[in-house]
Amino acid sequence: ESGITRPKGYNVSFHCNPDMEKHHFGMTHPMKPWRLTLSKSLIYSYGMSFAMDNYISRAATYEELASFHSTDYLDFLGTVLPEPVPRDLENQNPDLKFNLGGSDCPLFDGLYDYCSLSAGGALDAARKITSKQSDIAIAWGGGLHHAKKAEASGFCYINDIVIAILELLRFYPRVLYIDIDVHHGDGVEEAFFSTDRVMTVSFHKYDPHNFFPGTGALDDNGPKNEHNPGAHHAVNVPLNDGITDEQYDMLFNSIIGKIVEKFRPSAIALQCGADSLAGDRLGRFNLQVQGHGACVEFCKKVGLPLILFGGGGYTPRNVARAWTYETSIAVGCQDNISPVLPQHTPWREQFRQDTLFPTLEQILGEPRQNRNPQKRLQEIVQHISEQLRFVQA
Ligand code: TV7
Ligand code: CA
Ligand code: ZN
Repeated sequence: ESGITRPKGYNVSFHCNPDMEKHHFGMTHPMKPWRLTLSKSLIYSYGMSFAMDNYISRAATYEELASFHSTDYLDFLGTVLPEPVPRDLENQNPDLKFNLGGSDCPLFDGLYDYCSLSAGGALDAARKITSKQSDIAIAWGGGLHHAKKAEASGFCYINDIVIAILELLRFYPRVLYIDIDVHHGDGVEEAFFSTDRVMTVSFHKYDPHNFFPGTGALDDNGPKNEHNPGAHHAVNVPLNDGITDEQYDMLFNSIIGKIVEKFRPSAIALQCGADSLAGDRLGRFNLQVQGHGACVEFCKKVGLPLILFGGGGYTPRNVARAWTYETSIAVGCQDNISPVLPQHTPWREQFRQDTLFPTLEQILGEPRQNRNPQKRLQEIVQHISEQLRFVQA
């Protein structure tokens, strides 16, 4: 008896496809699609499937992918093979076509299926929202925020978020995009650079020369030249190593609170990249499952239609913890679930500790030094408050 019940008049839908999870980027590549299987198994072990509408998502069609991506790029993506390409003259050119086939964005078996399944889940989630069948729709297989119109980037080939937001824009005047992945949400920002109907906000580690992708400075707020309606509609929160739950919560609440008030979105799309957690293989922050989840809780409390996307996350046991806790927040059972992992959780040994909320000491041994002075965080909030004077709903 899990004690998880379905709240009346409040719907959460969960979109996934096991076929997506079986793909491999390569042995040493940090992106592990099986982290989705691990997450789902923990979510189901807690009995949360009984509190949601569960859907096996379909693959997005070529036309759906082409709502954002160029057909040149899609055609190439649909035909490239993982096999070693013939070493003809063209292939000796170190410039990769559409940035495909390098170590970050390798060509692997079933790549096109993987991409279209990720986008299919995100689109299904968006359609459950626009048809008002769901209040919150979850697509942990999406959130691939770096992909560009005609270019793969940073483990991302198809920008499922942009495709889903374009669908929301058919029904809603304004969409707020929030990105708590440790990396800058550059692909989504760029896609909506010239519209005032989408405001993008990314919190990320910023170090232009040493951390990918190097963009997302505080004063990168959309092209200010011309008469660009999208000017001021990109918000960037550049952070340093070691930020804590308490600091992140303060920033998130004050920044998102002000933006909701000023921009008055009709829906929220939240990318929940779990590489901002402490102990992530690529991340640099000290966030715990509780602090990461607090962002989801804040967005839910705004009371607007909400899509939750996945994203980064390179220590699978912690990804599974965060997305399980965030699923519980979505369905509203976070105060009723046990902090001790269910006895019958598959792959229980993957988790090392049998708690949903490991302490920083359990995760790291010793926490990473916090390089975010309070004064700098205040300056960031101040800059964004000033930026928002130019934003009118
Ligand atoms: C959304 N960091 C994606 C984040 C994308 C980050 C990068 C790696 C990496 C790739 C590997 C690998 C790695 C240990 C880490 C400038 C480079 C440096 C490749 C070795 N190990 C998201 C992308 C980022 C691939 N890329 O936001 C195969 O780290 O920094 C870079 C670029 C050139 C390429 N090299 C890294 O979370 C989903 N890549 C091991 C094997
Ligand atoms: Ca981010
Ligand atoms: Zn990331």
